[in-house]
Amino acid sequence: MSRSKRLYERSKRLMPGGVNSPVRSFYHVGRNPVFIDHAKGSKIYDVDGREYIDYVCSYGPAILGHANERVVRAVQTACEGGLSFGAPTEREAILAELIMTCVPSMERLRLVNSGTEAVMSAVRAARGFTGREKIIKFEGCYHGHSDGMLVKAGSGVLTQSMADSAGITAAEVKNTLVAKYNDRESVEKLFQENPGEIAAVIVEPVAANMGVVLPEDGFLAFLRKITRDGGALLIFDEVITGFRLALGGAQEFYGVTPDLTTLGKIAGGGLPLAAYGGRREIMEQIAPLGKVYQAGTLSGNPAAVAAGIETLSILMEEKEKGFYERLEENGAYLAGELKNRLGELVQVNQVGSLLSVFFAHAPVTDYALAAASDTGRFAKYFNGMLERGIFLAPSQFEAMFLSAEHTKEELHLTACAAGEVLKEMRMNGDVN
Ligand code: HOZ
Repeated sequence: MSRSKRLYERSKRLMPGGVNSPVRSFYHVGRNPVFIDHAKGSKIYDVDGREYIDYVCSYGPAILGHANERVVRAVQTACEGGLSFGAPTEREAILAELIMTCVPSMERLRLVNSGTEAVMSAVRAARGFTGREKIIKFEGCYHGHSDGMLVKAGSGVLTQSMADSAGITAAEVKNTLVAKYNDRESVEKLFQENPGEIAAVIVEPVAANMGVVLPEDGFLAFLRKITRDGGALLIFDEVITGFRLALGGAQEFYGVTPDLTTLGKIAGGGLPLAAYGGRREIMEQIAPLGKVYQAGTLSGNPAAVAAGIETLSILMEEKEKGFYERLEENGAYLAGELKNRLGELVQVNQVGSLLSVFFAHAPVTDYALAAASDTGRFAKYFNGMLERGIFLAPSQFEAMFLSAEHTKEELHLTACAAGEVLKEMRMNGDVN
């Protein structure tokens, strides 16, 4: 029995499904999860000594590749000075300044510990500021696992084919209204039916938790206008897109400025750190200045903040040397190569270093089209790729992430592996 299998058997007796986050279970691709020993650069290594080219990248944080030496050194130095204080530090100010330089719409911000917490706090701030209760979210967009955001959510919720999560009261979700991504009419209808009641529209500016689904031309600008006209706030959940599509995230990339932004993943360089922030008058509603309460013992944790500072500093330096252009070039190259090898069986959506291979026949532009993908075929593809040393997320509905460490040769090898998997699927009669 492999070490991964033994660890899985042991972990199953300790944690639900043997994992600490359901997406990590390989339940929906029909095998036990690979347990990780370590990772470096673009590669990840399992406890049985197998090496993989990693396209999970910790679901986003590892944009510089794993275990970047500067980031690791910065964390080590911070740790030597103490792990947590419960009092403010200069490092927190430095990180806040760096974030604001990259994302100028965040005139004030708070550091928190996870994307879930950032979204939960931003939604509360929006409600506190507007005095309204209803929030519009989009089918298939995932904003972490706070109660009100688990309605028609993406990521693991979609993978498990759950309509919504159990354990959430009707009262919690009655103020979550659901629109269709890329469908302006569905948003207009909700504004018409709930005049003066919408506190905010929250959106992943590039949906990346139902697979990667790009906003159609003008969709984000439309959201900007309808929220402004309706006295509601626009929240961009940039936990995935922040510092990834551009240094200033999707708001820089698409030129649309939200009122509030949530960040996570890259912001903490691989350690638990997230942030929310936006217009000063909104953020000044937060305690101790205002009446919206939000707090956290580990918020602004010195090790996480050090990782964030170093990561953002490197990105700022590298941006000048064409960092984001290279990521886009590599993303487009891999998307093109995968489409060439897999042909009509798939739709490949890509923007920058985010991409998805959907086992679908029609272009995927919303939740319904994403959800109609052939997850059985995806499972076969996933297993074939894993056997060939390509580490993908074990779900049709999670993105592929590229890092700066992925080489053209690795991208080429990945596409070749996809071609071989397709041949094998044909031989086994899984596809025609
Ligand atoms: N929400 C994350 C994926 N979209 C989960 C990541 C994890 O399970 O590690």
